[in-house]
Amino acid sequence: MHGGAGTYLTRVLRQGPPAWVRGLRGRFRSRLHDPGVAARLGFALAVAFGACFLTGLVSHFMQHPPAWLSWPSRPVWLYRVTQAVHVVTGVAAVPLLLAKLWTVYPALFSWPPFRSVATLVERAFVLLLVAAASFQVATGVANIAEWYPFRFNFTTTHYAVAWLLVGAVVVHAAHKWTIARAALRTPMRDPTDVSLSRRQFLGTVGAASGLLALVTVGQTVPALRPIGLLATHLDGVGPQGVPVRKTAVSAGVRDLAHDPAYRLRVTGAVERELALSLAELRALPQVSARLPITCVEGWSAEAAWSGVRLCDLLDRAGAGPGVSVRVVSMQHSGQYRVSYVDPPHVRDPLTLLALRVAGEPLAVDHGFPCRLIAPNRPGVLQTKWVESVEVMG
Ligand SMILES: Nc1nc2c(c(=O)[nH]1)N[C@H]1C(S)=C(S)[C@@H](COP(=O)(O)O)O[C@H]1N2
Ligand SMILES: [Mo]
Repeated sequence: MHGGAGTYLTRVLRQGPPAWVRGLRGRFRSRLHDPGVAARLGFALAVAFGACFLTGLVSHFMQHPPAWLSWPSRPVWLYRVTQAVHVVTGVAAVPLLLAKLWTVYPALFSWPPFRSVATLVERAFVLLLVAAASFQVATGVANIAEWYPFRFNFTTTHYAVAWLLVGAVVVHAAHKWTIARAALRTPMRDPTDVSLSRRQFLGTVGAASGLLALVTVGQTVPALRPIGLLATHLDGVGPQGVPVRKTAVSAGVRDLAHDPAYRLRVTGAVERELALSLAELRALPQVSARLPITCVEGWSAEAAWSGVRLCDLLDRAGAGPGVSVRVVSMQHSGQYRVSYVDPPHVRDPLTLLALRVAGEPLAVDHGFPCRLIAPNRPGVLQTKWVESVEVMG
């Protein structure tokens, strides 16, 4: 079999594309498949993915802070804004991505498929780019719809693929830089007799993208609530006017939460351990604060909370000044039954173990008898049904 595969390849390349590829190529005559459209869509996607990536990093590092990083606890609304931007830009990227793929797909049929090792590598990066972008958008949208058809862990995978996507975007942008810059500088003037001009096409895609953003952002901007068609949770809708992500029944704590033997325990690196009944907690100085809950899924809702300051409890137990704490729920299992509170949140006067919301004792779905609520913090860390606060030395 001397040089079998090599000879075959040379022959195929010399013969030119097979008839079916030639036939298909003849059909890509629309001007919408040109570099002007591709470059403009690429630019819009780079902006959307860039904003989505940066805000995604914020969310990742807020949930998994490395030792060298300490997030500020103010402004209280910071995470509310970054996470809304993350979800809205991700959703708005869907029409941009579909349009971009449609615009450039004739390139799949270019002949020969690659001219050199360099173009082969470049095409492999494009493949990675398409796969990673589609994966990020699809898993992100599934997650905000609370639909988990996949077996892998959403957050770790979404985070890892984000880096692959950014790498592929950088390589692709560098490779296309010259062509794209020239294309962006050339105005797009189409003859008037075309059925859809390039400007109309881009306008339609842009409008679809803007509309999706607008009907999603109602889940965090109260003024846009009436048109929040894609909002998964709406401020004002839920027990005590606050949406619920995980109910007491689904967390398996409905009965435990009403146990009269309930005590909030403060343990660990303290001078005196505490075990406070609900009546004792209510007898301590109560502090009120308006703070938002911001779910990683992008919705957020502000409410008037009141309860005991975490720092007051720590002082009462005699904990040291620079400690971190581990807040544990009575929930037996589940990813979010435990959260950590580090400085500066731990000593922030707005970090509460809330007993009330909207002027009433917490509804069981909001974490009765007691929940954590702290400023500028992802919802997944606002632990409900708190049973113990473990002080780490
Ligand atoms: N114990 C416990 N606390 C939890 C959760 C949970 O699953 N278990 N979910 C978190 C999530 S994802 C969010 S967004 C907030 C929502 O609080 P809410 O239901 O009162 O709006 O609670 C957080 N606290
Ligand atoms: Mo959440």
